[in-house]
Amino acid sequence: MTSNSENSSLSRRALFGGTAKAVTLAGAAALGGGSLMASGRAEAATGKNSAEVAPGQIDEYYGFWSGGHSGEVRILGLPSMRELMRIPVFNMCSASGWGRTNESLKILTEGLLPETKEFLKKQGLKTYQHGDTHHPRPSYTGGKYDGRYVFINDKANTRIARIRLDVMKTDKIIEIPNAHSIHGLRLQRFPKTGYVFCNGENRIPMPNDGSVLDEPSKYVSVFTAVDAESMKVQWQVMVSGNLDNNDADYAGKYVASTCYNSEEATTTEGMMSAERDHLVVFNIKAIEDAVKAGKAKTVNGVPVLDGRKAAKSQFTRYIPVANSPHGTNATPDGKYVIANGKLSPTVTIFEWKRFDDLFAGKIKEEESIVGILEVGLGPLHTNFDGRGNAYTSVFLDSQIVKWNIDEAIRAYKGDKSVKPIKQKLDVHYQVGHTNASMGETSEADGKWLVALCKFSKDRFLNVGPLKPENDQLIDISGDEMKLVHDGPTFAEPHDATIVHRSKIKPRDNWDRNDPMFADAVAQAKKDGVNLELDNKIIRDGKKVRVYMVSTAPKFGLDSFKVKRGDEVTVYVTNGDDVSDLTHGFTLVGHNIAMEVAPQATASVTFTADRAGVWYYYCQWFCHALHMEMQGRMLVEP
Ligand code: K7E
Ligand code: CUA
Repeated sequence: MTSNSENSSLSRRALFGGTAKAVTLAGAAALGGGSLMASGRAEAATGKNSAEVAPGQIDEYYGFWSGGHSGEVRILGLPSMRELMRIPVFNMCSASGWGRTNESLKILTEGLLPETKEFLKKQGLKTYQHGDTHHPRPSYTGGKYDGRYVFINDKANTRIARIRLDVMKTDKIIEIPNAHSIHGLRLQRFPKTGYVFCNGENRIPMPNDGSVLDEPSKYVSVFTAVDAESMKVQWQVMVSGNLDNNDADYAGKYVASTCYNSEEATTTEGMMSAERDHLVVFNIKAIEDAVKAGKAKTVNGVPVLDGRKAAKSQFTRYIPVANSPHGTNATPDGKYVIANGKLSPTVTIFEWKRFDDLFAGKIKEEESIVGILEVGLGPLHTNFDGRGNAYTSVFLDSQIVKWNIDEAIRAYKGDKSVKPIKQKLDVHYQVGHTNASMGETSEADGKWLVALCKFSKDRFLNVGPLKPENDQLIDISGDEMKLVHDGPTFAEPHDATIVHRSKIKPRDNWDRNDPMFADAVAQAKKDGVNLELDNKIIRDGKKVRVYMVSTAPKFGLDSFKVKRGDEVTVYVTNGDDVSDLTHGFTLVGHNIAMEVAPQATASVTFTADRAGVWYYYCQWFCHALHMEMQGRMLVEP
């Protein structure tokens, strides 16, 4: 059943002469959006599911949303699409003190490369102040979500981060050496995560020492595997072309990645000149064996293998696909992986199993392809309902296209009796990622799909030249997709994963033995201070450590004294063992504010350099006497 939007998409296709290749994405976006605005219509909102979550009711799914260039990760509840929490990751956070507290600064700095630390120091900084998150991915055991972690990339500063799902806080950040701008990020699914697979998107000279600009042959892009537990880089593989998005199989053998710019050019025209780019397939076992056998060369402390096309290694295979593919998505039945065409109106289906023969030299590259289906202009990403259907986001047509995987394979083989395209649904507008509930696991449940639209244009009240994005919710439980919700969002949810609530068990209060504040606990022990009971000032030369317990509605210290020039560390422990009773510590005029959640300790260090009385107060509303929860620091001249 093709929807009524088919006609408008056909006319747009005719407008572009049947190919998007000659049209730049930006130019076409303006055209496509314009025609949609003219035809703008509201969809009926009656699916099989109910998207209504009444006041007091709780959502069925957690959504982990990338915050794009806001540098954060957000938690939404689905199907209500209510934003539940923001997790600061690569950004600085005014409310929680992320980027200011000692605990967060340790996480933000300890994984930086030595030369980055040097560089930042010269800028008067301890860490990067921003990031660009794209792909939040929850960890797996046996192809199912296990509720341990979410991993996320930072394209802007070539980092990856790990978020602990028990407390929903970032606990590790590392910068990836030898690579440039980590974009694609996916996780090993089997036997478990395992590896975090990171795509270095941009190609740079190796070594990148300033001696090379216009010698493309000296540029490489780098695929990196990081150990999910230790967060240490395990190995890297040099690749031809720019790595875009990757995905792992359900058997623990292969990772596939789309790769654009097989031309290896450094200009936009150059990157688009060839008819074909490729899907790179990585053979994990062959790579591990070579690393174990000492065949890798060590670059910046990391074993690096040469998987470039010309090296003809057992580490990689390059399968030609139409120019500039984008998303790579593994089907939940474990059989196939799909490359989304972007500049080609097609999706290409590969069978994982055939990669065995491909690496064994028994078949040619193209023979691992089992289907090519034309879906519309600008296919970017695909997701799945677990009932054999795929949902592809089509950027230029601003549609989600539902198609049947088996039928697409049969049609490719020549079966004219099947019509693999089931429905095309207008979304608003210019959709990037799409993701289904549990759709990236063997437990794909086919209830909800989100379409993360880059433009909202006329869908919301006008808030000025900068408009929100539009995250739309679609009911996919029935035969027909139904659009049920528009959700405005700030920059910029590239991608989201939707996890059933049964998979995640967050804590209510912190464990006093949590590693997050282990340094504070160790320091207190040295100082003979009981963090949970004592309010004490320890002077240690020019260093002053101020310990206090906050219990609603009082800080343990009404005032404390330091001398101008002292290096002061304030440790605040939340003594309230009550769910939702978070305190804060804001020190006026000192660029200091931090969250202290129940049973947590948080600390901050500064140089007291402003003589006078300075108030500190609790900025987290905690009690009827919350306003009175304050004290004074005296800085003696
Ligand atoms: Cu398509 Cu970075 Cu996954 Cu944006 S990426 S859309
Ligand atoms: Cu404690 Cu507000």
